[in-house]
Amino acid sequence: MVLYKFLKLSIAAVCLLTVCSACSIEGGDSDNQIPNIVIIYGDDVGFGDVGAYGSQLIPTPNIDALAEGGLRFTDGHCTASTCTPSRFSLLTGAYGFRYNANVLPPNAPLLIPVDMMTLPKMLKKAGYETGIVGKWHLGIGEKGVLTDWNGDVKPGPIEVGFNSSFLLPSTNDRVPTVYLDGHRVLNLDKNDSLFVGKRSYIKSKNHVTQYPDGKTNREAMTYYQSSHGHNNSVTNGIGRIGYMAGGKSALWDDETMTDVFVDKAKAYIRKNKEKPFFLYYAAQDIHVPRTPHPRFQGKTTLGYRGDAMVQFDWATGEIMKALEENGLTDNTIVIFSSDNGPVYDDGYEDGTTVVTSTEEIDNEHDGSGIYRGGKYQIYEGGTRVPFIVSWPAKIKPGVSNALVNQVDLLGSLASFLNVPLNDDEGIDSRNTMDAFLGKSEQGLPDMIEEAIKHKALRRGDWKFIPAHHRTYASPEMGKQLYNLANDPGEQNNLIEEQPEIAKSMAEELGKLINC
Ligand code: NG6
Ligand code: CA
Repeated sequence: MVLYKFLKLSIAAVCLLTVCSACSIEGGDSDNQIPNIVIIYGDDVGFGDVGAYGSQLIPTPNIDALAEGGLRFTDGHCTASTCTPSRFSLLTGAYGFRYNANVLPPNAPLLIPVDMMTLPKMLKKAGYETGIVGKWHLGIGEKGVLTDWNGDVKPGPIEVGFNSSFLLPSTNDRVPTVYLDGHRVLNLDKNDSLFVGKRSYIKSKNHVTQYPDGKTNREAMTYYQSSHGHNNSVTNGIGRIGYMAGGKSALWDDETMTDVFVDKAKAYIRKNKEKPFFLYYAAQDIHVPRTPHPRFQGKTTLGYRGDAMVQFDWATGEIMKALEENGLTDNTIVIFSSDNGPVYDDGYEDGTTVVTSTEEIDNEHDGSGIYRGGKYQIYEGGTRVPFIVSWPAKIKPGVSNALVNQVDLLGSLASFLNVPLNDDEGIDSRNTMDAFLGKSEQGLPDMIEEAIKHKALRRGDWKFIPAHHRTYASPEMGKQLYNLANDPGEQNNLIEEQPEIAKSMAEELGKLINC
């Protein structure tokens, strides 16, 4: 008790030193302690992959319970239909395209400028402890310098606002396949230095450990074969994007990755239970290579993809349990969402069966639910994802149809916690806190959706998609206009019938992109 009081006092002192108004919450009475904030972020988890959103073939009881006790948004979005720009927006309150955020290669330098305002930096000003566990994929290291993985690997999450960091540095299908604990590669043996770089650079050196090259040695891919790409370094029997050498003792084990992240998240919650904390739990599930622990294999009829989702649901349940065990359930905001929509074959022959009719489905399962498209695509399935906000002390459970976006969390939480933002901070982040708290059904009036350099505009139920050349996952397309109120599946192009709406939306989109 004494310790608790002392901690409360010291938090207040920190607040006074930084932003004196930050100890209270908007409209809060003096008894209100600022809530902990936990973001549970899935990778490639589609709208239809969660039971509460209609999934029949993948049981997700823990995420469903979270939805049952919180607000389930039916029109909640990430900013883009790929990972890097969505994660960039979540953490900076700015659209990824303004900073050229595209899916990053293995050795990319840090994409977030170290002097940029971020969600964790803003929360630190409000007195929070900040931590990340899981997938980063926002680059690490300095621009123009080949990252040395054998020393302090930085700048990264710590330099942009996290007090603690335990990472899968890039993606689980990219090298280096090692964990980064703070600034250091975990379990690295200094006699087997780790190198990441171009093929010629890796092959030209005399490394202690060399990994098979998937291009010339397909038999090395024993877990499953790659279907496209993913044929550079083979580690743990799985072909990856990019070349690495060395670091054998530091290799992660794919099948226990979720267990490792869950343990780290639990330890973080336990350690920080007396303070307000922010935990960004960025799961690798259900991104390829999908490698659920054997105890989850066979839990669905959908193979690795469905089973990985069951594993992610388990992880969500473990985090909720840790909050409960530490007496934190009531005053913790938990935000559950995903970085982009679903994909089936994303580079490995893992048995995910794609059946193409009007759109792709995996056997009887449609990961985007009633929405069209998925990962990489400009249609709703690309960015409309599960989006649940729970805060038992304050949020009345229910369903909200308000249009909301992850890019607005920075601005909304800053305003809620009375942390002032400068005009050049969180530039695309609007205050939609009333919608996030279920106090208003009024969401965003408009919003950009992005898919690999292609951008669309949502204005209420209207969606305008400009013409675009062919991309990685979409054919060349002409202008499109849909009214999602009666055509949620974007099947009936109204571009000829409603030229005025299309014109004004095209103009608005142009202005928003260039502002
Ligand atoms: C693509 C990869 C895909 C995935 C994606 C990034 C190939 C052929 N495809 O380039 O497998 O890694 O990048 O996914 O290499 S994301 O969720 O991180 O955006
Ligand atoms: Ca993703």
